Amino acid sequence: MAALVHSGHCSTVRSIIALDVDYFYCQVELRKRPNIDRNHPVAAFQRNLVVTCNYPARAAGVKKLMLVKDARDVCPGLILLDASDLQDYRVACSEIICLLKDMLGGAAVENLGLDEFFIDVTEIVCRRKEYYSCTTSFKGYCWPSKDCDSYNLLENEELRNFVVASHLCLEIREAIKSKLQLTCSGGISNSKLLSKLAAGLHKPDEQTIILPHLVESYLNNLDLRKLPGIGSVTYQSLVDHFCVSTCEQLRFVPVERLVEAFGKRTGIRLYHICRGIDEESVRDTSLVKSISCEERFAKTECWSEILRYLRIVVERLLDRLVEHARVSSGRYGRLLVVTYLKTLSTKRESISCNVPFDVIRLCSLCNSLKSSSSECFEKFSNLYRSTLKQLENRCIQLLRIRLGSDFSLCLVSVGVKNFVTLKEVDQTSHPNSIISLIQRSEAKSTFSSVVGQTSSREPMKCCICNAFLNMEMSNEDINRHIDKCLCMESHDKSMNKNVLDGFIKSKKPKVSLTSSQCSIGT
Ligand code: TTP
Ligand code: MG
Repeated sequence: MAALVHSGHCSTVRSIIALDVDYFYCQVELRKRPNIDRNHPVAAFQRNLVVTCNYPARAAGVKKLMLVKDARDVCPGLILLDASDLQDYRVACSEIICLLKDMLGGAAVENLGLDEFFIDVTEIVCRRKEYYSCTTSFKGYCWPSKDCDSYNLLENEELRNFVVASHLCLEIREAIKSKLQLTCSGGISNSKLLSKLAAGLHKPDEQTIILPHLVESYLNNLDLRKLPGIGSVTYQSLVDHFCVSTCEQLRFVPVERLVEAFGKRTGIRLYHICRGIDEESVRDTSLVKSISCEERFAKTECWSEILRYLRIVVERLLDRLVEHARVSSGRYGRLLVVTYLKTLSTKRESISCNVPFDVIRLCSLCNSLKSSSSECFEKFSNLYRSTLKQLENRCIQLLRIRLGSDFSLCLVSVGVKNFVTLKEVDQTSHPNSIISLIQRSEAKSTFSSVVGQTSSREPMKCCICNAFLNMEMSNEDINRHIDKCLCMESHDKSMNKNVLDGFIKSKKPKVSLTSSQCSIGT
């Protein structure tokens, strides 16, 4: 059942740690307010809903998604903290990713939502095992009890992997607690599915292992609703069609019948997860393929209003790009995509071109930052401000090119794609490519130490008009040249169509609760 991993001399089952930050938004708010006693009931709210609360509040009867009014009724002394600005939660999330990457080197770290993390520690466990005595015992809970002394660790190699993983998990949780003032719960097992379930077994600030030979008995009486990936519709169908509501009961349903009822993908997944089989690997989410932010609004023909929304989106996007660069050793995207929606009943349309140089430059610099994104703004405030302006201008120009004077919009989205690392660029760039152009212009700039000097003396080429550029041009001149090309493009759409690749892409409109959102594509 357990997936086998072969890594050098170390052949073993996978060791996967899941971390779930406790009462996340609430803890981040409390971190900003050290004077509030953490043992006092505290809740975080958005609009009129409690989105989360600390454990003393839960003990008093406050629940997630309760009306604020009802929460006050059940817990009169409840302290309520506004959680409508998501920026601090994103920062906390990337702080955790950075810390994990620092601690664990090349281990894959997958971030789910803002407060859940999976880490594949198989290789680290293999390397560390020799430093542990054969009698060292587990840390934390070991399902079904806290007492794990009954295991004969001397004879069982596989169990010893989990001993090491449990020590590692504790170290990680302690580091997050001491360095970031956030507690989280941990789960350890041989799959993402079981580790996630294990993390929820003892909350807050505890950790639990589910050992491979106990997976089936752990799952036996588990309500199917508790399994990640089984939503209320699937659950109701399972109850209605097959009269099953636990994992043990579901194991009696033949896979063919599940596939018939739910389709191949879901049917097979259901068949597997009730047996504790989950071979999905931990995807390194620091290797995202795209980052985008969007804003929905009531349909408008007012250009200044659209610009206002565009500015909000661009600012949010730049923050995300900077954060991403910081946690991923300076990765940056090369293609800027502006998407818009004319009416709710039409399809999304997009136009794209290269990102401005300064975005790349800023992302490259963020590579060296260790702490939160505010450090970036403090250190590089001039560059940050000019980059924001450039990004904004380029988006405006792209929209102008596409929309002309006849338009009405109800959504703008700005995203960045085609991510690369500085290392990849070094290895693959063609002397006349836009990246090479950036590199050479960067090499001349004060940031040469970050991006790297190049000895190539090939002529530079503009990515829009293909004209050769003077090697002595400053970054500002190059930017001005590209912006001028884009402006000309807006007057003469027929020019260089293939360079300004202006593809039109259709997507289903996304449904969101809020009018704005950011997304990361992996
Ligand atoms: P959860 O992981 O569900 O909960 P939590 O971290 O607050 O609490 P715990 O893990 O200790 O049970 O959600 C993570 C954050 O997501 C939460 O702090 C607030 C936010 N959130 C919403 O914005 N909307 C929602 O409907 C829910 C449930 C959570
Ligand atoms: Mg949580």
